[in-house]
Amino acid sequence: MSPFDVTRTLPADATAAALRSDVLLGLGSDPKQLPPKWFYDARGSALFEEITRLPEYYPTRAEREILIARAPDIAAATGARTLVELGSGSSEKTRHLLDALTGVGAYVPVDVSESALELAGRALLAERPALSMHALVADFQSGLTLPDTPGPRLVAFLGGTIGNLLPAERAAFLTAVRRLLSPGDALLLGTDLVKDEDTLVAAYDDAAGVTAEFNKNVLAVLDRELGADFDPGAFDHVAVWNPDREWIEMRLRARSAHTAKIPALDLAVTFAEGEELRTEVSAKFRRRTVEAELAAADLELRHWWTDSEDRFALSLAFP
Ligand code: AVJ
Repeated sequence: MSPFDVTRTLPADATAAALRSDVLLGLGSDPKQLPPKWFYDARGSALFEEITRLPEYYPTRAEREILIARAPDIAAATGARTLVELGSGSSEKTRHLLDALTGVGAYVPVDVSESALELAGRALLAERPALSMHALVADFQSGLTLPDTPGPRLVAFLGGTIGNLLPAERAAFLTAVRRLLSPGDALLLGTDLVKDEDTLVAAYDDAAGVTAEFNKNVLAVLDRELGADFDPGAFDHVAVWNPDREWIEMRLRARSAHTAKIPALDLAVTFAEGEELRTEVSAKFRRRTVEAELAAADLELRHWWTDSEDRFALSLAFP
């Protein structure tokens, strides 16, 4: 039986403390905002899985197409023996990579959710009993220490999740990833690409209303975790394209003037009618912006692969 260990680098109460400080800071700002990581409780994660199957939400399918087509190229270019996956979630995409990366004997999934790591890890181990797995419960935005597994290492950050970070956070993240890499290691990065506004907005405002439910779920998280009394029905889901920043913003717009109480923070939050709370940015990229951001972190873009409709890109970069 190969090893499956779970290492917790986050103190058990770090998540609760981070939520409190993010809510205190974000709802005290003008305009109000919350970081998107708080969407992903069990219901939020299930809603996101549902989003990935919506006809309007193309990124997951586009990225899967590239992964399947290019996995052999990725294997040849990296010769990876360890696969590290940041924000691994359900590890669904990992299977395509592991199929092609025949030299990989160690898999290091990194996620903030211990339950997701346990579930995905057990399932993967059942399919691939020879793989040694070292799961890390960690926030990829904080410092990471990787287990001592054979190199070269391939660090994968897929799904376009880097787009949920603000530019300064992206720079800090890429610099932190660079520090994890030794010569010969590589970063595989998934980025959604700039395209026409209608396609982008539809992907974040689907006809079935699943993304609206996902967006409002952050209020349910605050209600449960902080004893707040937000009424998800008091807000409308809004998705807008910001052409200057080249990102989609998801917002929650108050349908009428009202106040929500957050007892755990001893806070009352007042909304004017029509006031918007920003819950997510999802940046869209161009080849030159990805290349420049990688270069700023001392990473060299060596391969750029897109799907057949040029909607999404996988980049392979080296220190
Ligand atoms: C796949 C996590 C990057 O920004 O597209 C989906 C999450 N938000 N619909 C994205 C999301 C709204 C998402 N990530």
